[in-house]
Amino acid sequence: MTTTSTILGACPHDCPDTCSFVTTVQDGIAVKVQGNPAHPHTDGALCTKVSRYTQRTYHPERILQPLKRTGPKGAGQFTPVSWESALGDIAARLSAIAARSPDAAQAILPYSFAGTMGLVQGESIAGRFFNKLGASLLDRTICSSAGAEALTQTLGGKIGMQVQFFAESKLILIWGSNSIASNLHFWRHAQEAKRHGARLICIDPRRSETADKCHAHIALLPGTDAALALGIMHELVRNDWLDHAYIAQHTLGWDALRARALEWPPERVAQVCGIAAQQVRDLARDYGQGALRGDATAIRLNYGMQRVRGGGNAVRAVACLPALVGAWRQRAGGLLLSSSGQFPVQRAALERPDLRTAKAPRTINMNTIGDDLLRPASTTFGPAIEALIVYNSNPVAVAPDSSKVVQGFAREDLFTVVLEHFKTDTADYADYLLPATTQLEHWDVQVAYGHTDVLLNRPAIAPVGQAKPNSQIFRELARHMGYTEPCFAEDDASLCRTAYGDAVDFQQLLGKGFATLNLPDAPFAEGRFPTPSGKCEFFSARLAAQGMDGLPDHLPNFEAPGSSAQFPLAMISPPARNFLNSTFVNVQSLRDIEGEPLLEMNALDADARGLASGSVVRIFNQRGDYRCRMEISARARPGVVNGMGIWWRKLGLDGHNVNQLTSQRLTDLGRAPTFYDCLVEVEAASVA
Ligand SMILES: Nc1nc2c(c(=O)[nH]1)N[C@H]1C(S)=C(S)[C@@H](COP(=O)(O)OP(=O)(O)OC[C@H]3O[C@@H](n4cnc5c(=O)[nH]c(N)nc54)[C@H](O)[C@@H]3O)O[C@H]1N2
Ligand SMILES: Nc1nc2c(c(=O)[nH]1)N[C@H]1C(S)=C(S)[C@@H](COP(=O)(O)OP(=O)(O)OC[C@H]3O[C@@H](n4cnc5c(=O)[nH]c(N)nc54)[C@H](O)[C@@H]3O)O[C@H]1N2
Ligand SMILES: [Mo]
Repeated sequence: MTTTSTILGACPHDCPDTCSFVTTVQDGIAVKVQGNPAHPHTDGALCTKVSRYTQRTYHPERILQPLKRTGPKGAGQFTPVSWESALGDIAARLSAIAARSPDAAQAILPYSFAGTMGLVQGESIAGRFFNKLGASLLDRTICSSAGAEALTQTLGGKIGMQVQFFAESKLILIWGSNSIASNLHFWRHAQEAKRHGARLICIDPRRSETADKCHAHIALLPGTDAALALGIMHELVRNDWLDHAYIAQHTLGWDALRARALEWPPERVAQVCGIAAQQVRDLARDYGQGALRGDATAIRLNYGMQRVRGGGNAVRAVACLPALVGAWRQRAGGLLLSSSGQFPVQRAALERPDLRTAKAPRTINMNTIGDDLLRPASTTFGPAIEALIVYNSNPVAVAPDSSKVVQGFAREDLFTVVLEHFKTDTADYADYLLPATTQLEHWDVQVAYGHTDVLLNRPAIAPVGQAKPNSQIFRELARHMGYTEPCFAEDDASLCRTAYGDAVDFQQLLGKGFATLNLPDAPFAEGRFPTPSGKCEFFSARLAAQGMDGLPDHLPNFEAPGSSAQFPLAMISPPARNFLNSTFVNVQSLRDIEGEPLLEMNALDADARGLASGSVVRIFNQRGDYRCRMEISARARPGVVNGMGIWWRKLGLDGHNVNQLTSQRLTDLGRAPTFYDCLVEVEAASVA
């Protein structure tokens, strides 16, 4: 007789939507993963990727036992070993490094990101382990930290509108976000607003799937968003489309910002942004006049716009707009970039920084892993990196300037451990490759950044093969290291409670699978911004004290479009709809939808180079080159090419991906990467 059950879980992936899902299990096998109809944000629907989650979990290429390297670095040749022998050897290697001196363990570096956004399989026992060890700290800045810092300096934190209220908005600016691809459950609300007569405007260099469905599309050049925001402000001032009462009561630095905005007439903006001056005027009119009429005007920002040199300033400039027109007065007005600052995560209880014995270790920025792996010991840098433990991330594919990253991972004297589901580009370089469980096989509790519900994930099935949860791997590694603190014995179900302490009703989480944070509908209707001044800080004294401009400004890209005769095209590399960063690239049914690595190019640029649509091209700059298929597409504006991400290198034509071209330079705020600040040239290539 078949036994069937359903288990409540949560999507672990790095996506604003953080869906609640229900897994159907028959005789111990997960047969189906579906959106939870009882969870309002999920509304019973999952994206194509995650509705195929069982294909990923039972993928024939899942790593099912610990593996030890047998071939040269990067060749991906391994032999199976027992857990005891793998963990014993890893502990011995790490102990030998740590034993050399009180702070020698800094030669060991954890490298992790949001392969799972679960707090338990993220930095819980792993955090405790590396703190006890005294390993280098990792600055986890590869995604959102420029925007996060900008929001913090302007609004006081990663706080904004509640996503469901976009359904009531009358004007929505979708700014640097391909919502249909990367924030599907927000798009539902935008469509509802549209049905009720709302106007939707997309601001994006690429004519994205989302831009197709908006009333207007402003295809500005990458990295020029601050100029556009200042141009809107210019028009708001000139036409007096301002909420003077809100500005007077709830903002700081208006006189200075006003003067700055007046330096940005539409003609100047048009030139910088590569658009028409009339587009700036129309946009400002839609925004300012609507708000003054009392229409709820909302901005959905995503992280696409902050991956350039001035990304932090750009987010700061945009984040000033709602206060100028008093949009925050209504719950359907204001702005949302990230809601994650509202989650009361008990990080210290999870990660236990108090376990560190020596002085605070150095911090390595994950975006410069290419250079840092190649750096010798020095008084400024400290010891060379000798051991790397990678989990929840695929740096060889996703980190910028791949040729450096690959050179670093290929170092014969680097000891690398990778915890993974699959033999990714990074896993190929492992000395030990350890099989980790997927979300269907372990406990976890989630945060979200596109809504404000906490979600619980229960294991639906037993671990596949010999896979273990990350938490368990670090627990056992701690035992092999001889760590005896009781916190290393805390189990995953208990860690789920520790993650939020008393701040979230755990009984409700256990019962329903989600718990909604208790938050006001309109967070800044009465001001009360969580900044030092309690106001929306147009001028940031904190930034000025650090020697920076206290006001937002337009900072041209490091590699500004038009600034190089040798590399005349700007390349952006936004996410592909059916992948999640580099996750799912190896799921055949999803890869079939995406086809192959692709460069979108405008007909004008292709014609100027004599390139035919569908041909193989070589994209190159001073950092490297990459070959893929080119398609002439109206999705690309003149002067900008779109290299859709993030393919596994080994699935590309010559074993490279777009990050072969991107640079390791960091943003103005938040020490973030500049993936979309990248000049290239494109020429015809042959298929090898
Ligand atoms: N399907 C899918 N969903 C995802 C992801 C994925 O890989 N696939 N990734 C997830 C992750 S890690 C994140 S961080 C989030 C958010 O990830 P984001 O990187 O914000 O992704 P998008 O929503 O695609 O928004 C990027 C959009 O910004 C545009 N853009 C590029 N440069 C500029 C610019 O200078 N100015 C402006 N205005 N726009 C620009 C791009 O063309 C693209 O359409 O999405 C998550 N969701
Ligand atoms: N060119 C370019 N590069 C980019 C971007 C871009 O837009 N353009 N986007 C950037 C952004 S926004 C981000 S967030 C980063 C994302 O970079 P990463 O955080 O590295 O994300 P993924 O590529 O999805 O890789 C996550 C890996 O974690 C593994 N994983 C998932 N769950 C678990 C688990 O429970 N245990 C273990 N051990 N492993 C697990 C998955 O199998 C997967 O291989 O990439 C960045 N890189
Ligand atoms: Mo991200």
